[in-house]
Amino acid sequence: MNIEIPKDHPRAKSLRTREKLIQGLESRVVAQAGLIAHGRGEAFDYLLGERTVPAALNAIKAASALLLSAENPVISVNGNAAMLTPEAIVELAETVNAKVEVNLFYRDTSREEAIKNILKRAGAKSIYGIDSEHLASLSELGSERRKVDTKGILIADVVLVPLEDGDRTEALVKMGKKVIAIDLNPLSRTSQKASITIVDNIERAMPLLVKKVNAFRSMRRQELEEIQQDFSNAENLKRCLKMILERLTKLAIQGECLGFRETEDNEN
Ligand code: PTJ
Repeated sequence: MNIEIPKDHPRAKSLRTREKLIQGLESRVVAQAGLIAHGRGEAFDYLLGERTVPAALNAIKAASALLLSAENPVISVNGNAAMLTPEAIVELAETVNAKVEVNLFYRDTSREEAIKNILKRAGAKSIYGIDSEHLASLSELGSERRKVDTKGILIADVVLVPLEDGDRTEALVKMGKKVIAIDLNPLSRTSQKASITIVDNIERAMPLLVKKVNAFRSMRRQELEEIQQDFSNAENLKRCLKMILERLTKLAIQGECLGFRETEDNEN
């Protein structure tokens, strides 16, 4: 059942996102587990204060430099990512000359088709990862995520993986690829194993990534490399955790609720 979200509802934006994902479930774009994954993401977003924290901006800067330096970048798309940010995925791909590859944990042909259609409607010209003639299998993985395009992820040097489950990130890094993750959970295996983790909501992070890549477009290669060298994923994740810790400590000591506007607290 789809509902109309009242514009003045204090959590209207969050409810609209949920509705979008429910619609995605009905149209086969989103997997059932995608709704559960989103709930986990929402919980971490609360801890971050539902905003892009400085450590995320730092990771976005490093990710932009890496994408612009890449020879064969690929944006890996799953159901949630396709439903939440199709336009930004296509825009980012065009800006950094990346391939867009569908890679699903819960893979079936009807979902592949639905995701292909949503990306096409957003302007994608070529979509990789769904033509069975061009699929290879990564021996390190047992899940459906092992199926990768021989012209896409298999030969990529940099792979952007929004909302990932960790084992593939680990396998891609072992293969010598650089992995950029977007994951609200700084403790997830994906976050820990990726080369650069953007701990932020995909709906906020993708437009910021597009903006930063456009700002860095004319930068010299050496400058792009220096930005990457200055970045440490382990240190950046520590910054995220420290920020959450400090925020919660402050709120607990001040005796306030979790820092949202009162109406928002009442709703939940
Ligand atoms: O479409 P498929 O078949 O490939 O399946 C996709 C899901 C998401 C179901 C699959 O990849 C999965 O099960 O993922 P996990 O292991 O639940 O991991 C998802 C991660 O994304 C979790 O760490 C969440 O905190 C995080 N997450 C959820 N929503 C968002 C998010 N991160 C950023 N932005 C979000 N909106």
